[in-house]
Amino acid sequence: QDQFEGVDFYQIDDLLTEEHKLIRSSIRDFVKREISPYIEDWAQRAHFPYEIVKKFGDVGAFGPQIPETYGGGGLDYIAYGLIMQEIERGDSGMRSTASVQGSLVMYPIYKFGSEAQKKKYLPKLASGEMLGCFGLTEPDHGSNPSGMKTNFKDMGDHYLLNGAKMWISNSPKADIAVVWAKNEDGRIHGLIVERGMEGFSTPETHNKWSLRASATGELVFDNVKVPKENLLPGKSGLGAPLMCLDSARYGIAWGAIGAAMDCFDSARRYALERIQFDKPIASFQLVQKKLSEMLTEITKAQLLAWKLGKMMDEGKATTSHISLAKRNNVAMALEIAREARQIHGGMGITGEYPIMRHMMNLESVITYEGTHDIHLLILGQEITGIAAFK
Ligand code: TGC
Ligand code: FAD
Repeated sequence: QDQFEGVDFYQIDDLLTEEHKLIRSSIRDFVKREISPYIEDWAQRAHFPYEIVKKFGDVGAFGPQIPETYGGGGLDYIAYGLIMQEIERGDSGMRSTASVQGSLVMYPIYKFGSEAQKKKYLPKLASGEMLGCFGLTEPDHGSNPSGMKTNFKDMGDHYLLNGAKMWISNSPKADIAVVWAKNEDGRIHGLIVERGMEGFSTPETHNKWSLRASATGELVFDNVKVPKENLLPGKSGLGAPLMCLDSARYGIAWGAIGAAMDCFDSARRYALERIQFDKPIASFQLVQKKLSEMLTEITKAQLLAWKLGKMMDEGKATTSHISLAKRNNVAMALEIAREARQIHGGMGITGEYPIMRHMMNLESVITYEGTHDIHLLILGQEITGIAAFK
């Protein structure tokens, strides 16, 4: 890890500001110091290092795109992307913690919350004093969240929330959950549910082979009394959670580049050091082909992410633009992880190298925040005007 150098074959650094480069290098140093030396052990033990939450807050990894008034970083989307890239170079599970907090918890509170909600939660979420999670997926409604069953009734002075969410990143340790549920008219709203509310529990999901250093769990609501002031008043309908997903999927498009860079870097160094048939394996054409294709695909993904970031900053990026980048870049990273695994031979399956961990993590990343095929169908709808998923 000490020798890691970012990939910049097409001088994409020229497109970055000095501030972008400073932010990238501070997060790169942070990951090198606080994540890389320990991540293999955490992943092997399926341990979520809770102390990382405060450290992420200190380094500005939570809500970099949220205005400073509410404790966020007040940065642009390129800076946000670079932060996600560097964290995911360390581990996709660590990036999950940061992207859920910033894009799926802070973003909806900032965008749809009351002034009182923003003041109450955002500074603590930004600093890492509080950890949040985002509950959209249910056991029977993953790709099709509009069918959700979780619901709340107006009881006069409070709401009564019932139902269950599944596959929720951060849930076992979260202090609050932004939960999407239907009212009596079947309209989707966001509610802030706090740990400690009677009838609310967060059982952990065990035995994952992927994102092992990230805590995943359920959210169970059994007649939970939610104060009325905890409803997000600014937006209702499925569009509200989908707007949050736009922001998080954008971050993943950058994050996946980090995982791919780490695999490429490890494969290049291993190929130069590993001798077979009296030569470094890097001297064989088939190994060079793998490395050349990795560099090509990383470079294409970087250009895609940078241009998408510009469009995000200019308010021109649509869900389809984001789907294209999330889908392409995650598949690219997974393919590179698989090829890097080959280059490492048997060593590639061990925890001595980061490859297998990235590869297994990316199997979740290609599924969450919209599966590979759902993003394909979002693009298909853009091209044809026909929604094939319905
Ligand atoms: P559809 O009819 O297309 O849209 C419903 C309503 O929403 C509006 N809308 C948007 N509004 C704002 N921003 C957007 N990006 C929007 N996209 C859609 C739309 O106009 C409509 O409004 P209205 O007023 O007409 O009601 O919805 P659909 O039910 O047909 O679904 C479309 C589909 C399949 C693409 C969508 O459901 C989808 O994206 N499914 C995938 C589900 C998903 O991504 N789940 C992710 C869960 S969170 C997660 O995985 C976190 S992992 C994080 C980590 O650990 O890092
Ligand atoms: P399904 O929707 O059942 O899909 C199964 C297969 O069917 C997929 O290949 C899919 O592409 C395909 N399919 C489905 N519909 C169609 C269609 N119309 N046409 C063609 N193919 C289709 N959710 C949250 O709300 N919050 C979180 O924090 C969160 N974190 C997660 C963390 C992890 C580790 C994982 C694995 C998931 C997480 N998720 C979270 C859930 C994630 O978003 C869902 O897993 C994802 O949206 C897919 O839903 P599903 O697993 O129910 O699969």
